[in-house]
Formats: sequence, structure tokens, C-alpha cells
Amino acid sequence: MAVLETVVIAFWAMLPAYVPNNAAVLAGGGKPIDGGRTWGDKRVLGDGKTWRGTAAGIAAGLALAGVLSLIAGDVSELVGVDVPAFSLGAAVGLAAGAMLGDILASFLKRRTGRKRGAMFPGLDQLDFVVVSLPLTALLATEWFLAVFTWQVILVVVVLTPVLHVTTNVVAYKLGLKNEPW
Ligand code: CTP
Ligand code: K
Ligand code: MG
Repeated sequence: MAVLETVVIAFWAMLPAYVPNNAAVLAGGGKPIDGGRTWGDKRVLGDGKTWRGTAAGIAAGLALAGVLSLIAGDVSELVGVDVPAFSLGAAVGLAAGAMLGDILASFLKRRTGRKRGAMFPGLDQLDFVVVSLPLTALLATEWFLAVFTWQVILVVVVLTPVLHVTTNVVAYKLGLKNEPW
């Protein structure tokens, strides 16, 4: 498979996992998932993980997967690369997995003494990949094996941190996010 083709498929297939984080930033606020609870002297998750942000993130990922599935045929023809439609299991795995990965990352950040918004290089950029891919493999095994070849996974691991850093810097400059990471 040509490199550019692999990049197109990797980006397309990951979109339902990329969008939830950004939607959560835009919609966030309200009741924190941990209800303010602490474990020891530290919060379990912190005020940065809210029910509203999580629900909006998952909804945005699912909606995007639906739209992409509708246009997959036309886009494939247009760009000359066979981009896949998303099965329901794949959409849920990618969208919910992304939010779950972000939440688990916050749990790890709090356990390691990092305050809300603190940076955790590596984890910040790949938390959602680490959970969304295995969850998708579990919920939509056939779809996952057909789309996520090892080449696609390699591109995802390289491309995701680059996209993550770029979108967060832009969101920060636009005043949508408190920190540029
Ligand atoms: N957000 C949310 N619910 C989520 C994820 C994010 O409401 N499940 C919103 C919050 O307003 C959060 C913002 O998006 O502050 C930025 O997300 P993120 O950088 O993941 O959270 P942080 O505030 O940096 O908190 P943490 O240190 O726990 O990552
Ligand atoms: K995060
Ligand atoms: Mg943050």
C-alpha cells in the first residue's frame, strides 16, 4: 500500500476518535464525573472530566462516523483511496474508547500528583489511541482487522501526536482551551 494511501485511511479511520476530545473541550463544564470525590488527598479524576463533555464527545464521534459512512463511497471515488464506512461497533469503539482513554489518563495524572491541566507528555497525545483501538478491535473485530493493518497503526501512532499538538495549540490560541496541550 502506498504511503499516502495509508495516511489517508489512517486519518479517516481515526476521525471518530479524534473529534470527541475537541467536542468535549467545546461542550465541557457542569458536574464532574467523579462528583468531586478524592482518593487519598487527590481527586479521582478532577473537574476537567465532566458528564456533559463526555456525552458530547461520544455523541460527536458517533455522529461523525455516521456522516463519514454516508459519504465513504463518494470520497473513495474522489480521492482514489478506498476509505471505509464505519460499523456501529467500530463507531462506538472509536468514540467511546477515545473518551475512556482520556478519562483513564486523567486518573493516572491525579494518582501521579498532577493537577488538572498539567501536562503529561506522551500520555496526553496517545491516551485515546491506546484505549480506542483495543476497544474497537473488541467490539468490531472483523472491521478492525480489515482497516487497521500494521501499516495503518504505525501511521496512527506517528500522526496522532502531531495532529494532537497542532489542534491543541490552535484551540489555545483561539481561547477555547486553557493550556496549549
Ligand atoms: N472536558 C470535559 N469532559 C471530558 C473531557 C474534557 O468536560 N471528558 C473539557 C473540560 O472542560 C476540560 C477541557 O475539556 O477542562 C480540556 O480537556 P482536557 O485537556 O482533557 O482536560 P484538563 O482540564 O486538562 O484536565 P486533565 O488534567 O484531567 O486532563
Ligand atoms: K487529555
Ligand atoms: Mg489538558
